[in-house]
Amino acid sequence: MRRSDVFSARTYRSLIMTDLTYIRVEWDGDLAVVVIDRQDKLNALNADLISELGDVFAGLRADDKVRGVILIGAGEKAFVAGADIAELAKMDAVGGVQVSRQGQEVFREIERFPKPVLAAVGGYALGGGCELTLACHLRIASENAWFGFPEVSLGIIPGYGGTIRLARLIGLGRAVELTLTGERVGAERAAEIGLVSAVVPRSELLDRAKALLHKVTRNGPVAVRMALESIYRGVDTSFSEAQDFESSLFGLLASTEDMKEGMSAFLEKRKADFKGR
Ligand code: CO8
Repeated sequence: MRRSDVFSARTYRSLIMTDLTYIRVEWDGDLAVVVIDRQDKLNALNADLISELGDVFAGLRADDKVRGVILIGAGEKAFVAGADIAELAKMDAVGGVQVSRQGQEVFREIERFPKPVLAAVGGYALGGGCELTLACHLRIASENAWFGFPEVSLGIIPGYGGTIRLARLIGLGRAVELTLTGERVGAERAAEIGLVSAVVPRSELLDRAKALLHKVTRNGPVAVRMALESIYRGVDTSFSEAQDFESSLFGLLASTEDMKEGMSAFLEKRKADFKGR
């Protein structure tokens, strides 16, 4: 039985409590904290872990109570130290395509997730781990974080969308240099080149992640979702098509209760109470 079959047969919160091996989810009001927990291998991504990640995000997508997600690694050393090299070492050509595709699809679901996803990087984010942060909408790091694409030192390339997303985020020149040298950059340098938006003490990482995400979730949820859709569509298409899409989303937003509430609240000098409709 595949995990997705198990998933469809139960509510996802009970699935999260019982069936996951490498991931746990903690709840804090309207935020879900997704913890990747495979500490003996520095949270390296094996096929089962990636599959669980896909199932968890599918569940969170359907949960109206969740307005934002934090992705974090368990333990003090790593966010995710990459794809599982022991598993990759066994793959043949067909397996290589499958492994890459599986990761690409799950990471794409995260990128397309309709609520903001923030990577809180508290240690190594290497290879597939760095790629995972790139699929998130927001990234902050603790002072002990390290980022990099060591793949070429293993005779492979980033295969979960990293060769595409890194250049889009930090620019072609820097992305080419990081990918071809395989060198790691520390948290401060990562902030300088736009890989993360803030560097915080390790002990404050989760609280600072929640604070940043709350700055988003206090806003109109439909507007946040559509802003994400418009931004990511814009990266993937021509400027004129992106503008058409932006206008149509704007039109849709004009029909929402949230727009009326947001504007009334401003005019009445009170805090908006958004319902997400
Ligand atoms: N895969 C498997 N096991 C790992 C990984 C990993 N990526 N990273 C760490 N581990 C394991 C170690 O083998 C070790 O296990 P054990 O105790 O059983 O020997 C345990 O985690 C602890 O690691 P270390 O003892 O090495 O810890 P250190 O503090 O000495 O070093 C490092 C930490 C520097 C992070 C080091 O572990 C390291 O270099 N790890 C590998 C980093 C790396 O190369 N990552 C990229 C992997 S390739 C990748 O991500 C490709 C993605 C695209 C795939 C597309 C599909 C085709």
